[in-house]
Amino acid sequence: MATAELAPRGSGPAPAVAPRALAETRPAVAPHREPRGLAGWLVTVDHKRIGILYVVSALASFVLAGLMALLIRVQLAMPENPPFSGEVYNQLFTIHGSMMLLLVVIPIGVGGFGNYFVPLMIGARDMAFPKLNALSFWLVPPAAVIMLSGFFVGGAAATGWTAYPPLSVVDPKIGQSLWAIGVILLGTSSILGSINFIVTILNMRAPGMTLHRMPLFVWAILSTAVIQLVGTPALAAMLFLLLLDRHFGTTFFDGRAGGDPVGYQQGFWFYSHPAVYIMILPFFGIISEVLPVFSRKPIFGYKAVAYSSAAIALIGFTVWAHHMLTVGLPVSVQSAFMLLTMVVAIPTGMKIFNWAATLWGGHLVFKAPLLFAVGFLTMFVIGGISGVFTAVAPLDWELHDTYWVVSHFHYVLFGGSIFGMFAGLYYWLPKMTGRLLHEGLAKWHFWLLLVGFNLTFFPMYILGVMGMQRRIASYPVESGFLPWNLVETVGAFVMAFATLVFFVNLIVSWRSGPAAGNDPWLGDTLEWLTSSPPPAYNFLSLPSIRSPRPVRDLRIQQYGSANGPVSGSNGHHATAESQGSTVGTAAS
Ligand code: HEM
Ligand SMILES: [Cu+2]
Repeated sequence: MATAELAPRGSGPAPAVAPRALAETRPAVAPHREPRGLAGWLVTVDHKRIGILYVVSALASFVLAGLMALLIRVQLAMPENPPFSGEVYNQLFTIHGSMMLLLVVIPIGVGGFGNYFVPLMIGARDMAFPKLNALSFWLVPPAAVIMLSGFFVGGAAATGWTAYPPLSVVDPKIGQSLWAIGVILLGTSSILGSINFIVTILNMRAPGMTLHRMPLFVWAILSTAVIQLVGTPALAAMLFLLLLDRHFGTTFFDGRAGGDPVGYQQGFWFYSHPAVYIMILPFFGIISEVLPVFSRKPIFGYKAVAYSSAAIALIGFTVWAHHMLTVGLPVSVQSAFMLLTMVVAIPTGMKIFNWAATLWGGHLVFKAPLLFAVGFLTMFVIGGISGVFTAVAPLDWELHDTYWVVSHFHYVLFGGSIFGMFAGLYYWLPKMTGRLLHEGLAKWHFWLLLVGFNLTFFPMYILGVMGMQRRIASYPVESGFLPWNLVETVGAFVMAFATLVFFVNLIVSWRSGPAAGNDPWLGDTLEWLTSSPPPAYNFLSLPSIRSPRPVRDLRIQQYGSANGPVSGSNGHHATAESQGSTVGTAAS
């Protein structure tokens, strides 16, 4: 079979091979012509376009939920004269948290990056079920509208993103039911999506791409899809019972009538703790892609990193009650969940040490993807360690529901997932748009965000130990909480400004940034073999896969060097700009 070739310097996409050869190894999928313009986006079944729809809708939700966070910060900086009533404040943090988790982090990691890059990285023409894929996405916008519409019909859900009964049953506002319906729709979208990913990854890999040659991002998405498939039904069940209690007089969670409000927590966290891995594993996968490319070294311990994703998916289902160490569970049960939580820290720790070992001694190229990957690594470790504190039952009896917990989950979800999201955007946007982002603005974004982030969330650990509870709309100034709250609010506005810098960079470079070429970063995986953006059919031909780094193998085969052609007296590799877009010419 004719093999794919890297294009000679400056000549554009790789030369075609006889389509017949390809047809022998891959189900023939006729190129699908989609209508142009808006109509094309509305009816698209192309995984790349669906991926972009997920990214755009998640970024829009990030802005909206971020603005709510600023309002929360303003409220907490003005305890003597709070701008919002307790009721409105409760709605703000409930929807802020729900959106950030369910409309930003989960959709962009799996739906956005997963959809766009998994088929490309395994050498497939599309996802296994393109129409089901489109349906998975089009459940998201209505779910968001339904969840937010509560604000316009008497008040949005206001019982926290956890919606614990009895409050979530007795709260008369229809907004609580709209929230539950919105979350059930999002859960349905996740379940359908996970079926698609599992079938695609297990059945549609390029010839030669065994599981041990699969990119680590694909391992992460496969593990995530399994968690979504197994866990999400538990959440849907709890929310269905909640809606029955709210509207049909059942008493599943009413302790006075034989029901059990704590039972809701068991079902809710049986999903929601594994769900934190749905929120972080895709970004673990991105970091495992970015670090080797920008260290010019293979990942340290490929198999260990791959298996640790699977181990996290498995052990992650055995720790949920560490969120319930103060509800009165027997000490033996608390101890078991405390120990299991320590166990799940092991595969996570393995990733962190393997990432550090990958960086160690590498030829580090400090571009925006690497900066955000290192930001991820350092901030996530702080978040992880503070999580181990709350896993120790006696300590958690003090720290539960304080700002220590609020800081912990922002360090793992903002410091982790959102920094990971930006690493992924700076790494892959050039492939999606065909244009490079402005590196100077990217560095401003990174440093402002890192400083703003730590100003906002680190003092929360101190406030937590001082005893400041979460979910309080105000507090007495005598408590001594005000100074740190002021610092945090300043930090939040620095983060907002940093995010503005990112969006300016995104819009300006999408319109007129320098051409990225096929492979601006000297990447290892198949998405860097095709053009930027890729053609609708993805690949005309594929190389035979002999390792997890097929494009690097191709560079060595073609140019005799992993870093592509050497040109110019100083031995530096030719830049994409000066030589036109071909694989093997890194942007130095
Ligand atoms: C953009 C910067 C952000 C700021 C300034 C911020 C600030 C806050 C604050 C102050 C609270 C506590 C409210 C309270 O308990 O009274 C909160 C709650 C929360 N935040 Fe954020 N946050 C930000 C981003 C994020 C991100 C990126 C995520 C997740 C990916 C997130 C998820 C949550 C969740 C789940 C809650 C709990 C809501 C509840 O109690 O039900 N936040 N946020
Ligand atoms: Cu947990």
